[in-house]
Amino acid sequence: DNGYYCWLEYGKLEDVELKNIYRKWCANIVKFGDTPLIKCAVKELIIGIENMLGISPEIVSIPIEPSFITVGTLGQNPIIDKAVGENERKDIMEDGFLIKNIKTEDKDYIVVTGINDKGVLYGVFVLLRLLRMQKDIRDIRKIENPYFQMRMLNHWDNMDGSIERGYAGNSIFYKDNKFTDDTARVRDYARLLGSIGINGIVINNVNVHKYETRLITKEYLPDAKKLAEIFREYGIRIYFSINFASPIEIGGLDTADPLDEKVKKWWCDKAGEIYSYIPDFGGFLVKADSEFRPGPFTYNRNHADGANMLAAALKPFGGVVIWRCFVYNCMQDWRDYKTDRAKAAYDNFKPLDGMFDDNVILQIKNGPMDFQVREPVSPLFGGLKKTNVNLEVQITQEYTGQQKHLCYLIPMWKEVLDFDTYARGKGTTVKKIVRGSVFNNKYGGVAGVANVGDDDNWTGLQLAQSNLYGYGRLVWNPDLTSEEIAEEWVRLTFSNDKEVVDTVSDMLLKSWHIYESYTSPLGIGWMVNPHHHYGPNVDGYEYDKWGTYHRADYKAIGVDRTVKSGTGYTGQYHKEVRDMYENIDTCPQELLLFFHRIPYTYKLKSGETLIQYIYNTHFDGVEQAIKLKEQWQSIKGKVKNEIYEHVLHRLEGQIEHAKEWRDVINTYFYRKTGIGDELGRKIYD
Ligand code: BDP
Repeated sequence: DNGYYCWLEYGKLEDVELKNIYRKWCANIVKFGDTPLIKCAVKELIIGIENMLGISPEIVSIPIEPSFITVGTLGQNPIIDKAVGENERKDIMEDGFLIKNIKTEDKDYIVVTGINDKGVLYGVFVLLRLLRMQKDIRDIRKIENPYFQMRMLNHWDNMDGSIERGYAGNSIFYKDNKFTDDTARVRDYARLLGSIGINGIVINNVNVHKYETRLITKEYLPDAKKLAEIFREYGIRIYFSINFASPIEIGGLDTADPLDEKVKKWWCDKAGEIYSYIPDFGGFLVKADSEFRPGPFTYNRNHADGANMLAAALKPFGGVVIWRCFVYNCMQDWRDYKTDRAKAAYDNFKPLDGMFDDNVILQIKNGPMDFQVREPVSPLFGGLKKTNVNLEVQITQEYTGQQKHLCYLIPMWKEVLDFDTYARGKGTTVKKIVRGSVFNNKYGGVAGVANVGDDDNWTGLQLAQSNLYGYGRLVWNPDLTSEEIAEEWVRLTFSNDKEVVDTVSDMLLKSWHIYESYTSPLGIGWMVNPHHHYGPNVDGYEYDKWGTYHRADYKAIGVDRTVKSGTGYTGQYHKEVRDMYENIDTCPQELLLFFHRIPYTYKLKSGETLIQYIYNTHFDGVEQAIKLKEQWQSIKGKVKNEIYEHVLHRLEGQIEHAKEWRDVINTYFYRKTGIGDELGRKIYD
């Protein structure tokens, strides 16, 4: 009763009439094919049907009853093949599926099929989802294909069991520098991910330390192989983050120079060894020359030299190198105004566009800084035209309340995916670029930094499960709306009760904005305590080498990033976007302080002065947080008590913490400016 099963809870259906309709089909499953994924699909059907309908389906290999569900890939059995029209067949792509109701004179059945067995598994999960949401599936004819090829999770898990930026307990993979024995939990996790279409998972932190460096040795590969087998059952490949200095640290070489023949050979042999354990191994994720991690710079080589060398080693096996663009100088001088951290990723990688091999993917964080509550989209999207790219977002709520505050992130990611870069004229959105369809890339997709740990409910705050679910749904289909995803999640997790659906959806949909309003204003970011990044500290990163500043003085705040008079960052965008940001009148208000330096008395479009806007949003944010709690209280008795109490407790904590944010921020600006709140509300001085 604590939320362990997440959206696969499969509670008993409420609607008796529908239940009877469903039962007719669900009592018989006709299974074609015997691959592990087909077997898994049938196993999942049984679990779902037993739980939701209270019947145990018969599994057969030829239809006996007039009504049934049949599962199998196309081209294997006439019953399935006949059910699929020629045009339908053309519409089903790799990993996609068709769910179709066929009625003949004497039969009425549901077909779930795809061109590969993974598609069938995805189709089954969708069918179960439809049943749980009590959708009418009579006459259903549904074809879906995944939008992105790579739908990945990045775990920042360390082998000692800790998780970098983890807010839900310890790793579910490792403990005491060993793989855990709790494979049941790993399997349950694989189910959750498979059910939303995730197909790749990096199983260790991008910061690769001593033990994780050894993941690619025979000390750990046998255990990694077992993990890979569990994930494979749900269509998910595993990847490792690797240490660029591995040839030295575990290979006994005296260099890790990517152009050195010994080093190249070492990585080629290493790749061969890994694939001998894990034949479908996905590849390497690499954080190099960033935040003190080793990389090619040591040898006067560039990122392309480093990435291509690894890519050559993986290529014979079909693997890829995912090379991160999170590269900047974390030792910079705050006195130097023009060195702007926001410019770093573009400055580092744009000149290398076209130099990467075709199995290298550059992974770019959504914004130019680092997962702040509000950032513009990284100009590398649309800037790079001859390179495969992945978008990296952070599901784990590092800067967005650490799973103590409610912050539903789907609306944020949608803004990123729908952002128009104008790289090839109007309509060149990030999602199209990342998909690979604008520049014809071989690979591309999205990676989300995972938000799970070994807490009973996986995500710390139970409602934060919606971010994992929503992430999967969005990378499957970025055209789903935030509302649709919220509604699905609530129905699958809690119930179809309208009040519950409306209330919880509303809470989720407002939450990002609420969090934003009581934390750092108008895109400025970073007003957090250094290192752990929780709680307000306005000057925490000011005068600091990490390069994240707000530059507040008694008259103005914000960073002028224009070409005209500032750091020149806006010059990294295509003309239409640059012009929009460059001009204070067309710059979207929520990013005003990111792009411009503005006096506190400046009048915003709403008519409020900047200082008054800061006060208003911070008072209002707390009020809104209080409303979240009241909304939750209004559905008491309609969600399981244990979850109810747990969420209530977190929401209460959120309110207290929102007050702290409000008071620190408001007081800071009151002291800086000496301008009071027009409405005379309490500001500490
Ligand atoms: C930052 C995190 C840090 C990560 C880094 C990264 O604070 O823990 O190592 O990103 O993405 O957001 O490499």
